[in-house]
Amino acid sequence: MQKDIDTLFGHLWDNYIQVTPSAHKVHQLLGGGAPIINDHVAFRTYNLPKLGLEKLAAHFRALGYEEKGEYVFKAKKLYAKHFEHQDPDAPKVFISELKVEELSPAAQAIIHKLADQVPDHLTDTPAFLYTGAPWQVSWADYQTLLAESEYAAWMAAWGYRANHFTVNINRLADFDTIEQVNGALKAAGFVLNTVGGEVKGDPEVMLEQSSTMADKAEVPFSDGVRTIPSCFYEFARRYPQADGVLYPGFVEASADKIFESTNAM
Ligand code: OOG
Ligand code: NI
Repeated sequence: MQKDIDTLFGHLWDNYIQVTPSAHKVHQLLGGGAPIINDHVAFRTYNLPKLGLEKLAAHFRALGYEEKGEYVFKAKKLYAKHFEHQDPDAPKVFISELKVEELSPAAQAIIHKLADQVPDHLTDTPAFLYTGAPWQVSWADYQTLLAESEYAAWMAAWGYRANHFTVNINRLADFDTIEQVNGALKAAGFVLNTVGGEVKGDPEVMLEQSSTMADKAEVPFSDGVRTIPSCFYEFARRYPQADGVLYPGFVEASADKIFESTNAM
């Protein structure tokens, strides 16, 4: 992997494990000490001019990533794109954004209040991608958002960081199937996301995915510290297309369920 890409994902990983300590255990369990290749890393944002998907994408485009697919999640009011790099070991990048204008006036007002606290040039440097929440949010405003959009609330609390890393099952030495991976995770005490079944997708759509439910970590809300769901780990197995090349995209129906890995249990 190119040095700059490696450096960026190194920073993203260090930031992610601070609030997702179980990720270490995932690597130990599935890699047995050998390095884990990540299929993709996912990011979230609000679609406001200062903070939209393209502000995040710009830093990946600058590293040679290219836009490859787009996705719509109508009920969740989300839009997403995925990006790929020619280096096969560079994780794919999945970026979604919340269509803020589709929320209630009350939720919109809270999100605009957050965005107003963001300095104009915050998004100019790649470090923005692991800056956390560049605003102060109250527990009451978090609860108001949570009642309407779990995504909106997660974003308000956690801000800019990797939402999840994703083990590339195809590249594991000791596991062949996603069922084997899920079995090992459950035997080790992990709680999996069961929305729509433990395994999302199948060989027919050429992508199988599963994920843990997010860890819990402390957030310094403006009026006190609270413990809420943080980030999770995902697992993906890809199948070959007719041309023999592994399917490189994402599957809307499956992704729709993966988003729910940050729900409170
Ligand atoms: C993204 C959920 C979708 C996938 O691999 O389908 C996704 C998120 O939770 O932010 O990562
Ligand atoms: Ni994912």
